[in-house]
Amino acid sequence: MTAMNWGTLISAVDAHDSFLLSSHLSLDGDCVGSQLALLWYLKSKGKKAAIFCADPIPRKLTFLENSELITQNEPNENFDALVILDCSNIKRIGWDHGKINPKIIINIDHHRDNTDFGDLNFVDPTAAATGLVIFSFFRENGIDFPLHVAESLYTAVMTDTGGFQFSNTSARALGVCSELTAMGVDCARIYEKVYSSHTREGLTLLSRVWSTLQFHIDGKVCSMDMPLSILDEIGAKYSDSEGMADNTIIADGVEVGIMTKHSLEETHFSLRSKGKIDVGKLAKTIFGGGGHSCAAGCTMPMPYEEAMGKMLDILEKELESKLLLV
Ligand SMILES: [Mn+2]
Repeated sequence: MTAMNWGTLISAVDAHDSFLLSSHLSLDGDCVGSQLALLWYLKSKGKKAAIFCADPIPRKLTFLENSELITQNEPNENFDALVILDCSNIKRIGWDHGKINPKIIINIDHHRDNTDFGDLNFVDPTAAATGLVIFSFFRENGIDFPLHVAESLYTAVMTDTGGFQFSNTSARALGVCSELTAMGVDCARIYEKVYSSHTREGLTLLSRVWSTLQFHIDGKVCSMDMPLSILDEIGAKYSDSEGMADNTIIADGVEVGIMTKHSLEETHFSLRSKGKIDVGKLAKTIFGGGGHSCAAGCTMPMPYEEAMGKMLDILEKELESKLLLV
């Protein structure tokens, strides 16, 4: 656990009046939960605080209290402070922060490839989720928070550990979730909201994606593909496919999973690893991708077939170098 100088954050909050919170494109449970928790804190301090994200909140996260405050309406006024959560670099917010003219940028995150882009940086790469960093801030500063904030933080940790299944599911992550549960968080309800509340269109989309399942390189690599064109055809949303990448490493013998989403010109990869291959490092070498060692992403500016061929070449070399091919 990385020690933080929380005094500088508290001073920055005291010294400013208005705060805009934002996070990465393609919102997930951690970025939504962390933003809602910090929004509550800033409002409890009597501050003007708002959330703006370039992408919409996934429907399955709209059960969280105050989630309707996460807007996609571009801010048309200045804010004293911009707080970016769960985002390894400022480009990933997907909008031009210059338009709000912030006096200070505060960066709160857990990605190990975070570029420390803030004036103040609170980056703990040992934390399984940004929600854990916010929890530490609250706990280490004696800040008591209400049940709906506990639910946001629990959702952040649950989703970034893939429902407590990834290798980042640490004693710290479980310990925090245990404390949040003791505060009254209903684990079964949150699990159901996040993982078991699909729309018909969303589930139809998943069935189409499942049907693309393929194995490569001696069964060490598994892939699934989603052409973006099928969204309109089915009437499903992009966010309905969130989490599907995690299914690419559930087969025996698979070391690396690949979930692709492609248009005619561009192919996006979500990479997953069971632990022997560092997909974060690998993604970083490809067109500015990045992420964690077990979950990462990158984009190739080329059609699916070509991009997939390249990716499989890279993975074959990587598997050979790690002596995972016999
Ligand atoms: Mn995260």
